[in-house]
Amino acid sequence: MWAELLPVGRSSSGGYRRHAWNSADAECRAWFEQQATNRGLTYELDRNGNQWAWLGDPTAEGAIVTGSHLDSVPDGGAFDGPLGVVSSFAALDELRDRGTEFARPLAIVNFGDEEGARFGVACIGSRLSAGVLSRESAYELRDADGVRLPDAMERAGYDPAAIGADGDRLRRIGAFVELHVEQGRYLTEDQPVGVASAIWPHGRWRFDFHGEANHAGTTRIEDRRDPMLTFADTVLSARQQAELAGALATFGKVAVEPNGTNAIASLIRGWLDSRAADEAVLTELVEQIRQSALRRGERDGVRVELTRESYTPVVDFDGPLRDRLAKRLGGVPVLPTGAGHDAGILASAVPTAMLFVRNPSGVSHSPAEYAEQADCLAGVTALADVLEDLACQ
Ligand code: HGY
Ligand code: MN
Ligand code: MN
Repeated sequence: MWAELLPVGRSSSGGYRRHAWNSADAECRAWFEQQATNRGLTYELDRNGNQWAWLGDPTAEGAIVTGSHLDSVPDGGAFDGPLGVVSSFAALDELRDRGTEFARPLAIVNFGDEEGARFGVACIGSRLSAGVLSRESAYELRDADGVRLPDAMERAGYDPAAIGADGDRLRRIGAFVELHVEQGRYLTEDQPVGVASAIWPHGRWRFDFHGEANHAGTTRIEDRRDPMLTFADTVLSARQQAELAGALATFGKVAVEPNGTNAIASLIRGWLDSRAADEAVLTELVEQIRQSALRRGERDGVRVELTRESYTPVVDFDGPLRDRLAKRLGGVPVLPTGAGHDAGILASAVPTAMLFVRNPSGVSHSPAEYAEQADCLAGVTALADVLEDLACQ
């Protein structure tokens, strides 16, 4: 499975560009459907474009569901997402080898557009299903080329009129377990697998810095209204404020208009990703960054606007389920994460847990992301053990 996925959507950087509804995404989806068919599982596409592979009756109550996502950030690594999906199929194969008799239906899911690389909002597939992103809001989302989400979906052959909350489907799920590569360096060499305790609250904010386009060679310094200065100062301030708050603030994406070397920019758009262990700290941090941008904007003659594009409150995973997993796996480490996941969205509607596989370098959202094969195999065994425990009673 790994070898088949490896070339799909790989760019010259060695990283992946599997973005919602693009051709690489379509290849990943075709691969998922093929894996389901190869194993004689019932394949389903839900109203939000999430893919499901069922062992047992998809309409029965109390199903045990596992899975993750196959899309990537721009030039993302091979493991973030696909490790969870591949491990799910591999765990099912292992359980079949063990001769496991299931008392409940088991499903493997591939949630669409987890990374939000194209439309700016993460976990679109699971958010729509859980009803935390409305159809109306989803219809307003556009990519960098101005393509609307429903149009992108339609061009890929899906029905955008169908999207919306999928409460009945979620109510039939007894538990959801997502396996994921760890995205920090918390697990040590003798700890291939861990269990998640919580996800930090996090969000994305768009800063628009409106200045005035002008000639780079003739406009006197004192006559300029250069939004690049306000943006640059805001980036530095975000870093400083985050450090003081013991939190994280990152500007990882920027768009410049008109983007000419010999012109002062008219508009800079900078996207802030910010996360903290505590919601109050996060709110206060973003407010401080906003205030600092406004102050600097006044000095530069630049108007600053702030739009919150997405927000995920703190997620504390289901306590009994978390403890059951940790116990079943012989007391593995239980750790929080600053990374967002579909599991975090589902946790509002379904008992949800996560398994992490050791990441020796801690690098993620990068072509350098890596996990040792032995650890990945330990992850499959751990997932199989957990699914067996949950689905056999
Ligand atoms: O951005 C995130 O936290 C996640 O990896 N989607
Ligand atoms: Mn990710
Ligand atoms: Mn992920």
